[in-house]
Amino acid sequence: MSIQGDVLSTTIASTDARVVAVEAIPVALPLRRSVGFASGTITIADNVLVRVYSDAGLVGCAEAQPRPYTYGETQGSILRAVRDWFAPRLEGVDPVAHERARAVCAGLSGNRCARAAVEVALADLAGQLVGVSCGRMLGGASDSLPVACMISFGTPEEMAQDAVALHERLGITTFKVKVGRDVALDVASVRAVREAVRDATLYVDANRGWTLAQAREAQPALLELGVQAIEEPLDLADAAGRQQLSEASPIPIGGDESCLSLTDVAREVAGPVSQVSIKIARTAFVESAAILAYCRATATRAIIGSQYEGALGAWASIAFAASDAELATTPIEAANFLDLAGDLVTPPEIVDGRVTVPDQPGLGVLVDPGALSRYRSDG
Ligand code: MUC
Ligand code: MG
Repeated sequence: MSIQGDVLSTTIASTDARVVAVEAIPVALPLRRSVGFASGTITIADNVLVRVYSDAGLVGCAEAQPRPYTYGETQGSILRAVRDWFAPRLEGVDPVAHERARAVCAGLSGNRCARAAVEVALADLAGQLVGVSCGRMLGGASDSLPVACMISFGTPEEMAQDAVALHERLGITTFKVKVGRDVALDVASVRAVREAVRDATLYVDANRGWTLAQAREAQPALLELGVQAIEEPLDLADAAGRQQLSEASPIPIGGDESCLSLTDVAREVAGPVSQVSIKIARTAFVESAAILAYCRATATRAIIGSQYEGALGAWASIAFAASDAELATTPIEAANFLDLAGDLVTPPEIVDGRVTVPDQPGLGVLVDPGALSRYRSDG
């Protein structure tokens, strides 16, 4: 009885913690080589590490990746949003009561990646405080997940080699091939990947790089190559073109840049989109769960997408994908941390094309202080 009493009071003490500080640190993580896609090129991972400190001595961490061409956020704007807006408002907040934390952050619109990193860092902290992994806190449907990897621009031969290496070394069999350049080059790239890994599951992502005519031209060859979805083929401003394409398309159209929020998803699912990319880096856990529920209610396929996260971002995606039994059988884009030559936390290990979901509290990883001092870019 007294033991039980001690355990109970310890638990209450640790879940009664408050946020005492929120920190944003710019980093510059090296890449093995730059990664290109139709809307941009990443030459260095100029991410932001967000840390939320509690009075219990525990610290929650998450990573934001600036993608100015998608969200209008830069590394500088993420730093400013976290330091000037979110940090002062979160002081004194209970990290376990995530809706209260979201409410105090709500007065600043936009700033999706900054906001999502703060929410994930709070969840990491909450998990540590209650001694439960984020994957389990979110639903804990699975302890192992299949992964997919994005194949970035290169020559068709280079792209095929990348897929072969990922297949042979790590057992990955699902690839999102980046297209949205010249149609002939795009089709040649997809064909090269298909011929190199014959039984792979393939989908493509044009990152809004095609015109309607180009997308139509590419479609028959993509269909013949067994491509299962075309993510964001056209400029979002071409609403009529996107609708026309999807109405005549034998291949489902995926929404990514058009699906930044629950509201966006509702609009797009009623329009051209029949597969939704959920990205934890922009909708964190709460809004992602709402998007997933919306997809379920409308029989729309949901996948967990990536924006070339480092390992810390990948762990957050893994936790969310583990929350739901159907998501946990859908290959999750959580392998492109492999593009990095250095990282802040231990990366997921991919074996036979799968990752194990951590059962340690929170996201299950700690920032390596040596790596942080090596890669922080604030001197
Ligand atoms: C993707 O799915 O489009 C590239 C930039 C970004 O924000 O996301 C990626 C991948
Ligand atoms: Mg995409």
